[in-house]
Amino acid sequence: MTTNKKLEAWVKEIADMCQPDQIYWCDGSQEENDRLLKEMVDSGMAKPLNPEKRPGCYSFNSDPSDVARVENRTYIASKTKEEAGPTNNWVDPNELKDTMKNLYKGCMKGRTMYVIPFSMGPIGSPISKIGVELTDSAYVVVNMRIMTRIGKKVLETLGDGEFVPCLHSVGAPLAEGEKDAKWPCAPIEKKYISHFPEEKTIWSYGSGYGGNALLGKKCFALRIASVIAREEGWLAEHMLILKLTDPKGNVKYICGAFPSACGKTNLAMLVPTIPGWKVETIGDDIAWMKFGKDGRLYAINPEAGFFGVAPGTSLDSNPNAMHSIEKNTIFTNVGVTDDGDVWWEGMGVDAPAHLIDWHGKDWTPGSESPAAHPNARFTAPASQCPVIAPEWEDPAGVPISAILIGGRRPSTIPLVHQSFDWNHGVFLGSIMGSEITAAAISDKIGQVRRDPFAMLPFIGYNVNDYLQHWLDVGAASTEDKLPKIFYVNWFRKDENGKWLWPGYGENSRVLKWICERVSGEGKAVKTEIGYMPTEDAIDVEGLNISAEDMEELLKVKKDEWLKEVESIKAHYETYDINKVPAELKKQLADLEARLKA
Ligand code: SAT
Ligand code: MN
Repeated sequence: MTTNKKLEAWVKEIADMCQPDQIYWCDGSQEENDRLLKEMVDSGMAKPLNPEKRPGCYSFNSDPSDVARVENRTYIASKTKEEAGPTNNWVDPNELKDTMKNLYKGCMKGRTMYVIPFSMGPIGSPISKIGVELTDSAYVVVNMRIMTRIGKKVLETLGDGEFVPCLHSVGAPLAEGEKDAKWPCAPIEKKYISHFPEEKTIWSYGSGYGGNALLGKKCFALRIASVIAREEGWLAEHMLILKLTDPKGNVKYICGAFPSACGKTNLAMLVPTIPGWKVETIGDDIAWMKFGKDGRLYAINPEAGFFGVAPGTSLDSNPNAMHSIEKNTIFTNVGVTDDGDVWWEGMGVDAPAHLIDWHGKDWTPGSESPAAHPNARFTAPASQCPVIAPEWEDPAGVPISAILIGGRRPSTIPLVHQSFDWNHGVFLGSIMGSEITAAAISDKIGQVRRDPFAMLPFIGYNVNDYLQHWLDVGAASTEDKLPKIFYVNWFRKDENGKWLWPGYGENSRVLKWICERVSGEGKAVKTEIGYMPTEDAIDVEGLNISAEDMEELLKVKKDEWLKEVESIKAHYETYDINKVPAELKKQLADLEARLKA
């Protein structure tokens, strides 16, 4: 199958350890995909959906315990604890390998081991990287085929070159010779999502779900890639990429970092409410950015599909996502209606009188638990998105003009402000995050969970080195060529808890101002916290919003910001204040001085 000696030897070594019944090399063909899906339908793991309503679509239900990433079982096993830093779980790599080898021993007995060569990024792009995932899950194969580029062409491009080895098993059957459960997985204390940054290797055990199992995504494209990016002088980030076209046809490309549940996919596929403006999608979750010869940062979307949250996705909130999932889509943990369609909470259509819920049980609108798990997902090819930009697979990437950062902040942070320069932007990235709401533990309500560049669970090394790397990237170019950095906050509330900003398609009004700023036109005032739009700078024509609300959205509240400064100090303490980059401490001191002046 391959002439790559290193790959051949590694596949043999893993097969000797895991002892699968057979080894199967994936070619990525349609025939192969259909065959694997048929096998899973026959075994009862997959349910084909109605071919008229959802052609080429399948529904899967996970084990109820295996529904999301497991951050407390995710490890960065660098040589020293110091290299993993204060925000990652660390175990000595030799110790971790010993533990995991014991688990892997014979774990694939009775199963097939699939070899999935995959490319993160368009095959052959100078920004792309190749990985090979070994897995005992056919579900992983059919998902990886949508989320990445897999198969024969990748092997050809790899030749004798380097690849990132990614080992995955859903975990041994419970007892020797025992038949697999429909969704085999290990109990939580035996799950390991492990990264070996020195070796650039990933070992995952015990989970079949999403980011724990589709190793190209968070494990490779963020955790391992962030380590490679630091070594090679580029950025691997948890960011959407969108293309914005103004009424005159001028194009700008914008990246955006937002923690989960802040509407990254919605923003990437936004339908502008202002006439003549157009948003197209390049990516909705991950951006790899490298300098071009001209000193600008060029981004590619390393993925080929969307792994999006289904609940809350509707024709209202995200019509383009709804159209992306009309066919050839894998649904995991949604409700399935009696006529073989899907349904979830917040889909914008009335609940049917009866369906089969994500537990595989009968469900009616009177049932106490939701039909779909709140983290139910769709896996859909990006090419099916009606607003996918024609250049989304351009191997050269797209030049980035602006980087947005943001989170859910009901108070303090205005609708939008622009950093003074790159370093100030990195400071803003280091303090971004979301306020803990009533949904979480009560004594923390109102506290801010800081999530630098939305990368907290995804930085493959020390967070302080990561922030320093951002500063170093800026130092490698000049301000006129670097993207401008904007802190946006769609989630401001008034004192009665009412949203001040309508969000969704209306966010195009903020994108318009950002676009104008990037072109050197947008009107702004310099404030203590950064550049802010002047009173009349944001286009509110046709928007039903009061002048008072707009004023509130764009106000710098000094008392709240002084509290913010104290909270940032405490946050930096948790990173070990001595190790936080000096430039960021200076930025914080300068902010405090400006607020107190
Ligand atoms: O499960 S994934 O990590 O792929 C999705 C997410 O948590 O963002
Ligand atoms: Mn994500």
